Amino acid sequence: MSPKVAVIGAGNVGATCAQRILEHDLADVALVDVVEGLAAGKALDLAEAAPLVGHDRKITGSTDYRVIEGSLIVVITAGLARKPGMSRSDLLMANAKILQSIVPQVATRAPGAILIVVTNPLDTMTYLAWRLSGFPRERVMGMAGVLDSSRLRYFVSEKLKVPAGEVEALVLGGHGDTMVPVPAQTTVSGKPITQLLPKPEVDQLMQRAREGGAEVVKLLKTGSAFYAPASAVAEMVQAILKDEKKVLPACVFLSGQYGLRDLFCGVPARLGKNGVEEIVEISLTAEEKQALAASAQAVQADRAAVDALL
Ligand code: TXD
Repeated sequence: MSPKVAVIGAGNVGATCAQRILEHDLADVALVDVVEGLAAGKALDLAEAAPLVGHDRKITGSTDYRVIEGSLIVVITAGLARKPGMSRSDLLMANAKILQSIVPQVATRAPGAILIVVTNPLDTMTYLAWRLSGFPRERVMGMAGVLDSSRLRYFVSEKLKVPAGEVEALVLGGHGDTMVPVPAQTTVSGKPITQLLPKPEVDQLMQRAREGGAEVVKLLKTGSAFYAPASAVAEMVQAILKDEKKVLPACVFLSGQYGLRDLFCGVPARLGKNGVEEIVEISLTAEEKQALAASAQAVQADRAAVDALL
């Protein structure tokens, strides 16, 4: 039987996620949105592409959470997106209320599912989804690191004129201005970028990665990125459904790793059928450790506001 993945929010990221999951032939999809007809319309449109794309997966769309029953993974993309000049934290209270209306329904209809949170501000919304769901920490994670790392990989490939697939990169920390790209883990065919470019140019690439989301928001003017975010979600969905045990940067609950405790933050995690199967601790320079601690602290700043809702 085909596995099922639910996607809550049929907007730019949600609908594109559904498309990626179907086109990669990963699972059936249940799409839910609060706007009458939106999820059903996009689901029908995606279903009508199946003969052309050549997959046999099913997609349903509804405002009713019953369609998510049986889902192994629930991706939460519902919420407001950034407009130019807005920080991710500006979205905090509005999106916290949206999650309050969604997560209890998800927990009732798909109590055994793994949650992948996409809604911003990412780290705080992942924490909130964990609290609202009552799910064990292994089954709740946020998507940001795969996207931020992919952006950095692309920028490096563009700069050095090498195929993007030859570039590896790692971005840790909170999904915000304090995120921590790790130059030593940014490699081209195994060679660290620090050996390929002078420091100012490396720094410039790291900064562009930190501002990667804002660069797209500024161009689009009416919303934020969705193609690369949806691909990043599909990568995580695949790692879980196919039990790949792949190490991907993800926003996960930390209990002492990297010197951080009792919070959700981006670090490398092994993803498999049980969700977060291991948190992988790589060696960081003193400077990177400090930047990660500062990023975690920035994430924690929003915590009190959402705790007040619980
Ligand atoms: O790296 C990352 N984690 C991110 C996060 C990358 C890109 C986008 N990121 C965040 O995802 C973004 O800041 C937003 O908070 C979410 C969704 O972004 P998207 O671009 O998809 O926003 P849209 O197109 O506005 O879609 C949001 C949909 C829209 O169809 C609403 O009707 C729906 O969410 N929505 C709801 N659905 C169900 N239930 C409720 N309550 C609800 N409220 C809104």
